[in-house]
Amino acid sequence: GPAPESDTDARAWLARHSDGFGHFINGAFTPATAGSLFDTNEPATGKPLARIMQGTQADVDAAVAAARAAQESWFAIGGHARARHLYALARMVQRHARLFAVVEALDNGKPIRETRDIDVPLVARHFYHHAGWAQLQEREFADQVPVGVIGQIVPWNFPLLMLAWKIAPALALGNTVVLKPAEFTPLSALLFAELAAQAGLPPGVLNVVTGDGATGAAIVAHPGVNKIAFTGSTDVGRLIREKTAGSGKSLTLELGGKSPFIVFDDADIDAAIEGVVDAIWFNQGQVCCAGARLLVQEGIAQDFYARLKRRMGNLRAGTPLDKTIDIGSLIAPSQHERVRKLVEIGVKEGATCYQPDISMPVGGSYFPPTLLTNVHPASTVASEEIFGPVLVAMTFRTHDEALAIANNSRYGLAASVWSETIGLALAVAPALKAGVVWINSTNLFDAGVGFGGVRESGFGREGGREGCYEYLKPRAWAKRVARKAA
Ligand code: TXE
Repeated sequence: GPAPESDTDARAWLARHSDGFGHFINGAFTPATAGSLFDTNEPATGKPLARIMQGTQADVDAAVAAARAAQESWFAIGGHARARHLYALARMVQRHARLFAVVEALDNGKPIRETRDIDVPLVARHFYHHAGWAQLQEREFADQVPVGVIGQIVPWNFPLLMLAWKIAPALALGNTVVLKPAEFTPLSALLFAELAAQAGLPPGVLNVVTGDGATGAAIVAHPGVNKIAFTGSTDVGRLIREKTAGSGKSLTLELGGKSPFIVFDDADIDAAIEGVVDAIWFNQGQVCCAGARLLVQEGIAQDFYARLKRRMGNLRAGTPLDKTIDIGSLIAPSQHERVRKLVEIGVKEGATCYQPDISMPVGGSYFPPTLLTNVHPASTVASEEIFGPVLVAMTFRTHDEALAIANNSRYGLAASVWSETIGLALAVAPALKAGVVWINSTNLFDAGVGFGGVRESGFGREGGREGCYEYLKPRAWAKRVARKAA
């Protein structure tokens, strides 16, 4: 096969920061101070990759102060000027696409094919799209003002893409940002900040403070922050909602999911099988909208499972920079353990476990693609988010039953419906409790379409016009008209 992607540039960039990465505050990196540094590991090897600062209250204070000081002038330069900055960021990402793709693959453990062909292009597209909204802001959102300083907390599964989803609309519409990447995956955000400064982004507009949940909590609690935008676990989302209640802060939450993938007996089976592969094995299943519950109509179930198992045997697991692989490493040993335990519970509760006989790399946190059949809809694995490469399969007889099982979830992020009878698909889709419904497809993302959940998957949308409103506040204007003396 082809040679693995070269990591020379990425390693050189890491070597330049071998003393550790400071925070990015007011347009420059703070010094890395020995006492506050922790290691991030390369998931595929378990070896240390970089040294990162644990952000303190003082760091958060400095970042919020910088963002606050920059906000008025960032809004005052106007939408057209902000659009030029966003175009510059989009071009910067494209110019350094390979470096971003490699850094992201090393830091997260996901295949380079995904970071190169999906994450990084979607990031560039997000900035281009929101440059458009910046240009249109004065016309389209004349009765709206920016929210102000935004605290943004992102997870480790799509570090750079979630950064883009968060900062592009915020900056486009005249807000300034304090962003905290996940403690497992801070590198692409730090690289982005470094290159954004080189691309001329004014100081204070984007600040990056690294650290774990305690740093996130300091951002959430900070009185100088006007809004929190969070993507991550449902438990932390709930905590943030409690902490911000009554504070006057706005909030959007993008949380977990257990999305159904429904295959009717008249579906294009070959396409549906490829859909399943994308739905649950993309990014090792560490995807909030992963099609984690396969619902197959009874008459085709045995055939579908047999074909799916054959397809699983063709998946290739390997190291992230191998351009030919489908499956990389999970983020960390702790997630590996969590996934392993949930599979064990599934089997205890009566499920049948299938894992193909494919070679898995040694070391790292690799977990094989897994199919659980004979799963009861009320069992743990049918309801808990596993957040790993584990597909849970159930059967149904009628459309009503499919809907009942699909909607029997505390989550509601995405859903996928497969049928060649378009009338059937269009009848089922609106009845699904989900923020996005894909028909005969899955994992379709577009910067112009709002993404987000219902129920315990959260609220708020990212992308498109609806996503813009999350970073604006309505402003009503009234003027008393003086009566002229007759
Ligand atoms: O998420 P956390 P974790 C789910 C998935 C996964 C589980 C645990 O099921 O197995 O969550 O992952 C920051 N105040 N998802 O523990 O803790 C944290 O530092 C403020 C689904 O990694 O929610 C990180 O930056 N911030 C999900 C971010 O929150 C806090 C993606 C997310 O971490 C905080 C990730 C606090 N008290 C995990 N505590 C999705 N929806 O895509 C932590 N953080």
